Amino acid sequence: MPAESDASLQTELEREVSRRRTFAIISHPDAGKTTLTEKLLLYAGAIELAGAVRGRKARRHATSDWMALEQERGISITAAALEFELEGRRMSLLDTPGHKDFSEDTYRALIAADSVVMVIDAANGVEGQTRKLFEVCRRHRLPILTFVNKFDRPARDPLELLDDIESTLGISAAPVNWPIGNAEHFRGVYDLQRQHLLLYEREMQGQYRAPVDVSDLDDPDARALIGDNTYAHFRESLDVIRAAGTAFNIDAYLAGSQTPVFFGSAMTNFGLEPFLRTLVELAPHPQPRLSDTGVVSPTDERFTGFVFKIQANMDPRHRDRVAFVRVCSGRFTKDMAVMNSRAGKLIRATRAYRFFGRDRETISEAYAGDIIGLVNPGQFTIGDTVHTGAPLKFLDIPRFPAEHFGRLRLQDTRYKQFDDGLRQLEEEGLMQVFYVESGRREPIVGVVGALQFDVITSRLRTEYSVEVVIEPASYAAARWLADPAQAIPSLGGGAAVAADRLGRRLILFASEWEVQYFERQHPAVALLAESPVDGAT
Ligand SMILES: Nc1nc2c(ncn2[C@@H]2O[C@H](COP(=O)(O)OP(=O)(O)OP(=O)(O)O)[C@@H](O)[C@H]2O)c(=O)[nH]1
Ligand SMILES: [Mg+2]
Repeated sequence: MPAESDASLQTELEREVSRRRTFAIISHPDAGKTTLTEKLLLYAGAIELAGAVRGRKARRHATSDWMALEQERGISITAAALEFELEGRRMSLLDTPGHKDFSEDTYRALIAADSVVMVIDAANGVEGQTRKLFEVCRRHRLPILTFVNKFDRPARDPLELLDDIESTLGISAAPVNWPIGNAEHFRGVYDLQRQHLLLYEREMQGQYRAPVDVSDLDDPDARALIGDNTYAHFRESLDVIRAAGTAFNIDAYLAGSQTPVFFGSAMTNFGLEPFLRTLVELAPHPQPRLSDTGVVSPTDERFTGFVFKIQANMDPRHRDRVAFVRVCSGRFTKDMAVMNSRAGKLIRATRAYRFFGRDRETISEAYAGDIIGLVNPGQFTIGDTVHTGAPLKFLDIPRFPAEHFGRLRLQDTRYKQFDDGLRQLEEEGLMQVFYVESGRREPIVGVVGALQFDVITSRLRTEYSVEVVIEPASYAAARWLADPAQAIPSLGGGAAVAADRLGRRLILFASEWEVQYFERQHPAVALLAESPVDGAT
């Protein structure tokens, strides 16, 4: 009997894992990740009407930019998870923020993904932040599909764009389709494999799916529609790419040494169908993950996963804190008792959800590749491993050191809400909170990027009804004492002794130079750039 049920569980795991695709969308700010996300949802039938990033008041906003400040500013601030079904596949998409000040959040989303969609602005080519994120993908050997966006606007020559991808990123680029004109002369794309033209028609606002007309390359009507000049130029570059272009190779894609390249326009819904089809067909299913006890296969029967993100107050009606868990193996079932390996505590997962931007749905089970939200206030920290069966721990998620520091000034007397807000936003990894030992008692917050100060002020106001002002504090680095009991020598310059929320002692330094000077002067005092790993709390 048990052997039989084991076999059926194994079959179920294999079936569920093979139909899952978990991917993150990355790029430099403004290349169109959120717009592409929204349009992929539209084409997948997961939404009926697409919202816009910069919607006017009455218009819909994009599903993945659900936070008030995101909608106000028209930029993504926090990674959003969206799950949907498509052609029998379960897709888990992570739309990430491009701005470098939020890159720690993007980095965590990359750790949760099995592959990546890289968006490139056709007018700008490969930009700085894309390059940095690409390096992270390369380290994690993530397969990458590229979408060159905004062909409805003036664009660089496609041959030049391919060359830019290859030379700037050092990855070979295999075009899957080839654009015909750009801006007002944009007429569509030619599918290199299927050998047909997809003709573009401008569609009002891009809220609905764009109609697509399929023709032959030599169809005189299509040629007339394209216009002689644009057609001639297109044929010329098509000849070049057919003769000398890199051919698509699935193994090279899966190994991360080649990226298939698509051209299109997310805003006007063009080129999305072939892109989505390829994503569904080619993107890898959940991959094995490395843990301290060896490699964990996604079809391993015990449930394992790790917390890669925490977000409070996503839904104003619930006002709870969600720990986002990337499932790595086994079958998760609702009410399951899971072990949190850091805390050494069993936790009953009574409330488990899957997410669609801000919206959530209760789930009863989940498999490797799924991103599930567990609501267990205060029980989780980013990086926690959760599992059943024998103990294990997935690799740590490194923290980015804070580089900007500010003093938080409460403008009213809502101390309790203020304290809750600080604790919860810190738990999300948005900031680190420090209390200087002598002098003023106002908390000091440390963040990776200065824009996060705006996020803190805005979220404390909208989610906790607390008004704060953040004044610049003249620190530039925080260093924890490796030995908390060690006496701290007297500090010169602008440095100060402080403690974090858990009472661990640290030094706030006014500059990197000051850190190095201290280390030279006091070689016996070992400093850590990251807080020592939390024990059971
Ligand atoms: N013309 C044109 N504009 C586009 C296209 N795709 C996106 N945009 C616009 O480009 C701007 C940025 O788009 P987003 O989708 O927010 O870009 P993003 O990459 O998500 O930006 P961040 O999340 O802030 O990094 C918005 O104003 C979009 O409307 C496109 O295909 N054509
Ligand atoms: Mg965005």
